[in-house]
Parts: sequence; structure tokens; C-alpha cells
Amino acid sequence: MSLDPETLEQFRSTIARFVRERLIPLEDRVAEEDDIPAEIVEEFRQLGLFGMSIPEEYGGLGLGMSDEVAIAFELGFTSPAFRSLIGTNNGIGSQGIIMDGTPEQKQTYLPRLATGELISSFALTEPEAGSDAGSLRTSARREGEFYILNGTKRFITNGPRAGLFTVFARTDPSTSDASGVSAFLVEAPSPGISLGPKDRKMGQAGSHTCDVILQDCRVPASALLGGVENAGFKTAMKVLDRGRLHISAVCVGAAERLIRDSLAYAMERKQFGRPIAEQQLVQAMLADSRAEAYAARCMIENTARMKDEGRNVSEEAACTKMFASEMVGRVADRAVQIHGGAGYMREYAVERFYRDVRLFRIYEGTTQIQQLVIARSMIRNARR
Ligand code: COS
Repeated sequence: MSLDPETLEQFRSTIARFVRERLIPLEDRVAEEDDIPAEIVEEFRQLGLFGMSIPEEYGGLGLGMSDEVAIAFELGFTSPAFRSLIGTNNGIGSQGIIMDGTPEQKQTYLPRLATGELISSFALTEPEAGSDAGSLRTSARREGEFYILNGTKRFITNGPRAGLFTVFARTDPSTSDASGVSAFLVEAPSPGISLGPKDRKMGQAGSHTCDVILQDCRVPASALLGGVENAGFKTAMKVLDRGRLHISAVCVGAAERLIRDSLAYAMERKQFGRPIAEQQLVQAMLADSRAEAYAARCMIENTARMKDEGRNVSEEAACTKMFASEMVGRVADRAVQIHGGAGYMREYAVERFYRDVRLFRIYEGTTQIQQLVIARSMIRNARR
């Protein structure tokens, strides 16, 4: 499902204005307080942002992938912490339920995720299972009408706020790979779940991650996603295909913000008797950033269109995530360089963005994992 072009354009311009008028002025406060003001959370709710990608029948806006990336480009223009708050409900926290949940699971959770009444988190990563997600050790043992979960999940985005975790756990103890993994919808707080302290991160202040510890956590058998054992890893991979495209769009938004700030600074700042924007070496940096951000935008729009057509875009989503996240790293580096000494100072947003965007090359699959996904797909296709 997608919005008609006029409605999408109205929504996009509303979000663009909201970002510029409400969110950008609050960036320093969010970074300082490491939190998002309650009134902003409420405004997100009213704008429908928690349920952008949740189908309309469950109270969401029902955006298709092309629509969603159009909005993510706009949200990327400000601190990633704002987007992170609504990111899990629209992406990795809800898409597993949308794709593979039972009708009851959809009915129970999606309406509350769409309004933001419930915040969801995706609990895949563990202390010993990061890129090799299929090797996870958290266990789920069936006991009558319950499963008993034990293990530790690490770096869980929105963990401290979450009322619902999609927990990936091993239901087949005879396996040590992806084949024995299932997904569970685990409500919080509940006995057997405890949270570690908030992680102290390099950037993205205002977005919270923590360990989620499961100790004999007892969930009803109905918490098994889709009611099917050992299908969880494929759910995780499908959810990540989509998430990688969304994150790519956020990278482009951030790059466009960095370019805007760099251009404004370069046109203002004078050295050698004229604005540095007139120096060819500075122009080269601006032009490289512009061309690369444009290339990433085109890749994302094309891949999103393919996904809306129902095509498998695992390879393209990985290409896009790899290119866009690496691109924004280069753009941020040039932005600091263009700002010179000022770019190393906290008064300028580029210093904060430089730290914030570093995460994009790591989460939802590192660049090296994207390379692996792309190359494996190339080889598979060549063998056909
Ligand atoms: N969509 C649907 N199914 C998929 C899939 C996808 N995108 N990718 C893999 N699968 C399926 C495979 O087809 C395979 O199924 P069969 O056994 O029936 O053939 C199964 O899942 C296992 O796949 P594979 O053998 O490729 O698994 P690996 O253990 O080799 O892992 C990688 C694959 C490395 C790509 C995966 O572990 C990964 O993406 N790691 C990064 C994790 C990540 O992004 N973490 C971020 C934290 S969440 S913010």
C-alpha cells in the first residue's frame, strides 16, 4: 500500500517543516540532557510517526517503502536520536509481526505500536553473537504451555523504553546455527526480564540502548512469533532487509544536512580575502559530497520502488546500506574539514553529526556484512 502522490507530498512537507522548526532547535538540548522532551514524543504521536509503516487496518499510516524512505530522508536531516525513538516501532520492532505474526499477534500489538503507546525493540545481538547472528545462545525451552527464556541481549535500541521485545532465541538445542532460532514477543516489564544500565555511547545522545537480561523468563506459548518454531532467523533477515533501506535514507538525510551546514559555513567564512567556498579545494569537497549523497538517494529510491513491486531486494538493500552509510561517513569527515578548527568544536552541529553517523556503518549489519550479503548473492545468481 502506498499513499497517493498528493497526500504523500503534504505529509512529507509537514515533516520537513516539523524537523526544521521544532526538532533542529532542540538538538543541543537533546544532546545535553540525553533525552527527548516529552512534548516532542507527544507531537510524534499526533503526527502518526510511530505507525508510519504499520498497515492502516491496525491504526498506522500504511506507508509503502517508497513513501517511508521519502519521510526518512526528512527525519535524517536532524539528530538521529529523534528518528531512533520511532525507528523501532516502524522497523525492526514491528515488521516481524507484520510479516510473520499470527492474526492474534497483529491485533494484540500493532494498534498500540502504531500510536506509540507501546515501544518495541528488536533483541537479536548478544555479547558473543553480533555479525554472526545465527550463532546466538539465548535459549527458549518449552515447558507445557510456556517457554522459558534464558540469555543476554546486547546494545538493544530503545531497550530502556520498550514494552515489547522481539527476542530471538534458540529453540533447537541440537543446532548452533541459524536453523534452530525462533522469535518471541516478550512483554516488559515482566518477571525474568531485567535491563542493564544505559550504554554510554560515542554519539546519538538521546537514543538509548542497554543489555536485556532474560533469567528464567516465562512466556506463554502464544508468544512464539507466527506460532512456528525455528523460523525466527529468516524473519530477522527479512526485517533487516527493510531496515537497511530505511537506515540508508536516514544516512542521506544526515548527509544533506551536513552539506547544507558546510555550504553555509563556506560561503560565510573568509580566508585569503574571500569566502572559502570560492577556493577550489573547498569546492571539490562540497561537490564530492553532493554527488555522493545524490547517488545514494537514487539507489534508495530505486530499491524502494523494487521492494514496493514485491521483488526480493536483499542484494540491493545491502548495496544501498553499504554505500549510504560509508558515504555519510565521508561527507561528515569533509564537513568537519570544511569547518576547520570550528568543526572540532561543540558549538557546531557537524561535530555532533560526525560522531552520530559513525554508528550507521555498524548497526543493522556492518559494512563487511553487507559486502558478504552482496557477494554471496552474486555468486548464487551466477550459479543459476
Ligand atoms: N531473507 C530471507 N531469508 C534469508 C535472508 C533474507 N534476507 N537471508 C538469509 N536468509 C535465509 C537463508 O536462505 C537461509 O535459509 P535456508 O537455510 O533455508 O537456506 C537462512 O536464512 C540462513 O541464512 P545464511 O546461511 O545466509 O546465514 P548465516 O548464518 O550465514 O548469516 C548473515 C548470514 C551473516 C548475512 C547474517 O547473520 C547477518 O545479516 N548478520 C548481521 C546481523 C545484523 O545485521 N545485526 C545487526 C543487529 S540488529 S540492529
